[in-house]
Order: sequence, then C-alpha cells, then structure tokens
Amino acid sequence: MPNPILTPESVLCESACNSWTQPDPQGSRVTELEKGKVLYLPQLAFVLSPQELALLDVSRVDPKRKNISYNPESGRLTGIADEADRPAIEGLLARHYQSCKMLIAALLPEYQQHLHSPVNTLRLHPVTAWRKSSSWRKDDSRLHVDAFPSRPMHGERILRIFTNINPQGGSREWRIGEDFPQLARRFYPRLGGYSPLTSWLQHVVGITKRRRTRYDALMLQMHDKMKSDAQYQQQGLQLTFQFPPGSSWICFSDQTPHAAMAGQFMLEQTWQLPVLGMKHPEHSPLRVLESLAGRALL
Ligand code: AKG
Repeated sequence: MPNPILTPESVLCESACNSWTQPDPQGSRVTELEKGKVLYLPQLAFVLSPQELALLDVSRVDPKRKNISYNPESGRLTGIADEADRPAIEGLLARHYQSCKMLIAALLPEYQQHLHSPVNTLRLHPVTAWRKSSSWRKDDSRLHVDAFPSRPMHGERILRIFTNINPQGGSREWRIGEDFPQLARRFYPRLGGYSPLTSWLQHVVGITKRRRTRYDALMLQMHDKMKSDAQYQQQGLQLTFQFPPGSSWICFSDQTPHAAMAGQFMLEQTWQLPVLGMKHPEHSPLRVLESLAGRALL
C-alpha cells in the first residue's frame, strides 16, 4: 500500500552530528540513507572566513554557467567569471572537499574505500533564477531523481552532501518525494525501449562519456517523465522542507525525488558509489528497476 502522506519522519532521518570529524552520536544511519531517506544534520555548519564570505556574490559565476565546479583530483575549476577569483574559490572548494571527506570517514566509514569521482560545487544563484532561465529538463525546481544525459552511471550511486551557507538567513526549500520502489512502480510502465545501436552511436560521436546501458536509458527517461508530468509535479506524493543556514543534508540523489524551490548560497559535494560498495545493494535504483524489468539492466 502506498503511503497516503509523507511526513518529515518518513523522508528524513535527523542526526545531532555537529562536527565534520566525529561519528554520529546516535550510531550509523547508513541503512536509512540507503533506503532513500535524507540524512539531515541541522547542526552541521560550514563556517566561512570573512574572505570566503566576500565570495558569495552571483557576479563571481560565469554568466554561461549555473554553478562553479571543482574537481579536487584534477584541480580543474570551472564556472568562475573572473580569473582573479581563482585562488580564493579554489581554496574554499578544496577546503570544503577535505571536510566532506572527513565527514564520510566519521559518519559513513563503510563508503570510504568505494567512493570515487568527487566533484563539488559552489551554488551562488537564487534558485528562483533557474526557473526563469532553464528548459523544463534542466529545471531542478521540478521533482526529479538525478540522471545525467552525458554521464552514464552504469548503476553506480550518486551520493551528495549539501550545506546551506546563506549569510543572510535564507533557508533552502526542497520538495522531497516518495520512496524509490513506489516511484519506480508509478513510472516504470511509462518508460520506453532501449537501442544498443543508438547508445553506441551517442558514445562514438561524443554525446555521452561512455555507452548508455539499459539502466541509464531507464533512469534518464524517468527523470524526464517526472519533470514533464505537471500532474505528478503538483499532486505526486511530496513534502516541503526548509533547510536553514548552518545545516547540512546528505542523500542519494539518484533515488530520493527532490526539487529545489527557494534559497541561495550552497556548497555541494558529489561522489559516485558502486552498488557493491553499499551495505544493502537491494535498495539501489539498479536492483529495484531490475526486479521490475525481470532482467539484468547492465
Ligand atoms: C540537483 O542538483 O539535482 C538539484 O536538484 C538542486 C538542488 C539544490 O540546488 O538545492
């Protein structure tokens, strides 16, 4: 039976953690996270120095980009408007990445050896600015699960840590949707086929970084069907939640339906996690979709 309503207790799991280096005082939350709950850390702030606070201005972002992104392994920083900002923004994002790494070691140590491909972002635009400028597919104020058109995941998980760093007191408002098995049962019957030839061609001509698998094709279609379905957006199961400044939250964004409705100034860290690095791989979108499809999807 689907849940008739969502409550904060059904979609979030709250932790008293207030340090980037200490384990959760209430014990491991990995099972709840893997079931698709948002691990909410209301007391985990990322404190900025006065010099870093001065970076919080939309004029620092290249007008052609949504966010400033940093790959700590290659040192590649993209999306800055002015080269003069490079050292300070790189310093902030490198420090944020180190903090997120320590948080994983403290809070989710089972993932430490498995997480790879880190990228973090500095999000300076007000969320309301996207709605005006984005196509519906790129509009993250519509409920969705993450799936990247050019970056096939081959079943790997997308783990994200978010921190509201708004110095003016504005919360980041999200809508959070139903659990993934329920979501998948709702959308799976509407998802179409898969062409290995198209997938191969898209890779060869450089549309995708590697070949899209059946899994990637289903996840992308689900992302699009969710965002383009006005009735689901308005009436689908969902809960609105405000993440205040000075709070952090963690989720598997390929599993937890989410939409950013309001807010400005955020730091975000993404990693990929192989399904076999999970404690409960059966909760992964890959395994849930495979059980609906009755076949392997990779
Ligand atoms: C996403 O990055 O997938 C989002 O939905 C945006 C979340 C946010 O910026 O609060």
